[in-house]
Amino acid sequence: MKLYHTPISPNSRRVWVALLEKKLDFELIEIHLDGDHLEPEFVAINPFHRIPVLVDDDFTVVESLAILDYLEAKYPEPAMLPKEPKDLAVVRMVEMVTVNELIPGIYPLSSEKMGWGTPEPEKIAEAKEKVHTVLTFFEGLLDDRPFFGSNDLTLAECVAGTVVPWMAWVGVPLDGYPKIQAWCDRLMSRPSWQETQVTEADLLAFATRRKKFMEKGNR
Ligand SMILES: N[C@@H](CCC(=O)N[C@@H](CS)C(=O)NCC(=O)O)C(=O)O
Repeated sequence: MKLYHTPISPNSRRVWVALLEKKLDFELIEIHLDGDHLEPEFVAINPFHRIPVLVDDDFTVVESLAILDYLEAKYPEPAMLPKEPKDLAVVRMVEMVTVNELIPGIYPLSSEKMGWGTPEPEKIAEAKEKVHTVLTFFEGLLDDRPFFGSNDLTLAECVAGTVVPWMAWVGVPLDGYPKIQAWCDRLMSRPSWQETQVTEADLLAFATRRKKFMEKGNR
């Protein structure tokens, strides 16, 4: 299998972590998002020119959540989706709230950190409020088990666990969310998180490259 990815991207890191957790053989192909994603060779693989993309022999999957489902169905061990209805719902809620609420919600905070703009103070306050709403919701979903809806790691961790630990970096420390903090510490101790972790310097280097690319009128 080949995973087209960008190391600093949470959208692709969630797949990278799942591949490692499932102990699968795969090749990483780095896309820099500095124009290489618009080259005809890559657009032929993903017409939406986004990473991640998984290519498994002659089958191509785009959209990270579809890739995670594909991996789970094709390689069911270790199981990363619970069977019990409420637990499954918790895992799916965490996945979807992360991609639909948290990631778009933090954009003013992350773009400021990346040096891509200076959002209005109201936008910053609004974004922080949004993060607090998500964190409060997640804190309430964690029970006395170590992971969301499960005693074992699930796709909820692959998705939320590659975003939530960055909240302090964007200006929302996890103080006041003891279960989430302990959950993050648990994830950070895993080889799959350590192997895929990027540094702040990596992020800032990417931000500079990407800014130059966007300044040329690209997106
Ligand atoms: N919904 C997609 C989002 C993927 C996405 O937006 N990836 C970004 C990097 S984080 C990208 O490839 N952007 C390049 C572009 O939009 O041209 C997924 O979950 O896979």
